[in-house]
Amino acid sequence: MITKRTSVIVMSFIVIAVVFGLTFFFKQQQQPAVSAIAAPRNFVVIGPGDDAAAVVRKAAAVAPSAAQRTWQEREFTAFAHFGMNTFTDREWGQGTEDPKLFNPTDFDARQWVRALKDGGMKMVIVTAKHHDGFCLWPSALTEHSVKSSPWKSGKGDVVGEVSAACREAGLAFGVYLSPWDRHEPSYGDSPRYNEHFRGQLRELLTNYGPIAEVWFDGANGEGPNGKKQIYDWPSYYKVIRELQPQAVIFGMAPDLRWVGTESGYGRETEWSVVPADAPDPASPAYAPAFPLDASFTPKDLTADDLGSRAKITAAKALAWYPAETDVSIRPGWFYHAKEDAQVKTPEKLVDIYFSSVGRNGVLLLNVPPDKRGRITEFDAAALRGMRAILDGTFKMDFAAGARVTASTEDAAHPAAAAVDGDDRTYWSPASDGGPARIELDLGGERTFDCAMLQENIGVGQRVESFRLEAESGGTWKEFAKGTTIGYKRLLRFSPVTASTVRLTIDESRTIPTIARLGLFKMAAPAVPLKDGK
Ligand code: FUL
Repeated sequence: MITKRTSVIVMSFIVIAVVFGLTFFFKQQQQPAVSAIAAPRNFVVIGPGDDAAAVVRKAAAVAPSAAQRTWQEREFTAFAHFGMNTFTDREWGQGTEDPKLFNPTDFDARQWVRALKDGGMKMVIVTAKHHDGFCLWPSALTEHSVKSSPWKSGKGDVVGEVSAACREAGLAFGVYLSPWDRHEPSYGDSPRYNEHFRGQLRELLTNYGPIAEVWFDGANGEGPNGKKQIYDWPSYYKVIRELQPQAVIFGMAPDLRWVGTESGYGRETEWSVVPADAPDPASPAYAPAFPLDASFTPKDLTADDLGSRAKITAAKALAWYPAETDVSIRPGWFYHAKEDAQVKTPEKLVDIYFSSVGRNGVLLLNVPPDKRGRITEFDAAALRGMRAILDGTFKMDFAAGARVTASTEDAAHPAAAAVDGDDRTYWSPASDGGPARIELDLGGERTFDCAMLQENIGVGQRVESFRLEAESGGTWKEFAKGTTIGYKRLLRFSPVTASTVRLTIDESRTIPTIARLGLFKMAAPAVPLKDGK
């Protein structure tokens, strides 16, 4: 006979079995087959069967990784060159400097971060170690660091204080770690120094919270007795990918490229998709999540044209490899009192902003703290002046909420999305081919001398040429034009007064996507500085 207790036990078993079975079933459903896991979309291999049209289609579909997109959306970031050179008044130290020279009298990381944040910057990258080898954190791997200095009786930690101040203020934090080390005795003894360098990376990437960017310069001077140090780059990347997978690596790495000049001025035509080395899955260093790391080789990136159709059709692979534009607010990278009168003016900084952020790049502006360990009022005032002009310019968008009509529009991506103030929504024509156009009714006459255009880079960079026209007395007059747009394009022109404006995209690699069309009145003279002067 089945007792009530037995039936309860049997029922419980059945329920447990069903729950287990269903959980397993759903787990199986959720788990994509290995082949279905999407490959990173920030590169593509070009095959022998790809004709020119296929290469262009492939290029148009290469998109940033999540980390690259986050970095791009920061737009304006800070570099802080600070270290032994600040105290010796040099740009490159020799590695023989006495640590006792490092002694800021009034160090205040919060003051740095306040000045930089007031300037509108979203991240601070600090020179944790420059070429002279002096470490701004108490590394366990060398005595040549803050711990041997009189500052805070050897108990100070610049990296720790700056990272904490950034966290507190909601800014991202990054580190510059020079592979070239003129102090470290193992430099030039390649395997030994590579281990030392990985160890320093581990310290920085373990002890200071989230690291948004690691900055690798390629300088590779001679070691003791003329020995040549061979950097093991893939092994450095591996440490970063393991400890801070959300970080982007600049320079000697496949995430972010140097724009090619230290002037602050990017290219008029700036493609984020450029030729790359094809990934090599057979390489022992190959990692599926970061397939370009194992085969990355540095290239000359100073040419005018990096990503035109001619360049990409000749490539073996293409990568999303966007431009970072680094420049110093002063003539040098480190602080020198004699340069106090040479801090760039707010107008010059605005010109740089338009020519870097406004040319599909991220601006990395260096603001070097002085011997006190503070950003001087010369630099802070210039940053505030720059910010006031930018805020004054961008506070009022005459295109916001305009009535928009389009040549054609994809039902899911209507023309109105270009003026809705949301960068993640976008207008997209219904089909490929032929010029695509949107027309804006501004709801009355407006006067403007600045335009902002943005593509939705989440699906790739596509626009190759565009123009802006305004209607006056029944005729259309062009007031601005350009080639690439990318994440952001800013244009300045003589003031235009009109109530109807149109954007025409004449050439695009595939269906274009426009996330933003804005029209503004500059809060400073609109005319770009002549030759950047
Ligand atoms: C260069 C270095 O040699 C300079 O001193 C500076 O740090 C600059 C940003 O990178 O390659």
